[in-house]
Amino acid sequence: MATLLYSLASPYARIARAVIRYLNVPNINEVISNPFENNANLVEANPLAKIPCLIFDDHCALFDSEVIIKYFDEKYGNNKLFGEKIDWQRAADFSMVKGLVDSAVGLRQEQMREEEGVRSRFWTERFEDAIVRAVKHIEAKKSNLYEVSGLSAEQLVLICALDYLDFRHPHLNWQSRAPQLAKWANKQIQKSCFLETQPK
Ligand SMILES: N[C@@H](CCC(=O)N[C@@H](CS)C(=O)NCC(=O)O)C(=O)O
Repeated sequence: MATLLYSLASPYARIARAVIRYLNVPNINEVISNPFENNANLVEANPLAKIPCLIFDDHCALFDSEVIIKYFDEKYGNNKLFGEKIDWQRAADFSMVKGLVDSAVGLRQEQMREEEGVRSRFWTERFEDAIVRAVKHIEAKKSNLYEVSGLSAEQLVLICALDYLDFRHPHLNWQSRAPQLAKWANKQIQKSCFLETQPK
């Protein structure tokens, strides 16, 4: 048995939780932990106090989301998410979609700084521009992210990223900027691994 610390809103934690469902990973106890509360079990396991964090019975821990899902894929998925051999183009696509999540979370953090009166216009615009460029890049098929069948690691992260944009940044209206991508994503999102982990 291992414990996965997560929050309902975190797109990184959702990636791990979607993979648990998609690969039928057994014996995981999912426990809500708000990282900003610095709970002792989280801070002891991950000095960065970030979720998701996977804690084993012997107190060993795995983080971040990429490491956790690579572990699940190797142990329970026969490498069906990442593939047996490194494909560098796919690795770059993975970095782009994970960077899309990073920019969306960075933008959210800027919104939260509003309350402290320290929101940066420079960083807000920079995050928004990166998000819009990445979505348009994918729509223009500069990667083959949404053309292959099945569900790869980069596609799974992309779905979590796009759904997080709908959840936190609807003003960016990504679906109207990338209608073909939206059509594909709206079909994928019906998979139970995504329906059961919708952000709240
Ligand atoms: N690179 C990490 C990022 C994890 C992360 O930043 N999680 C957020 C929640 S969305 C968090 O725990 N934030 C707390 C903090 O930044 O102190 C991953 O992929 O898991």
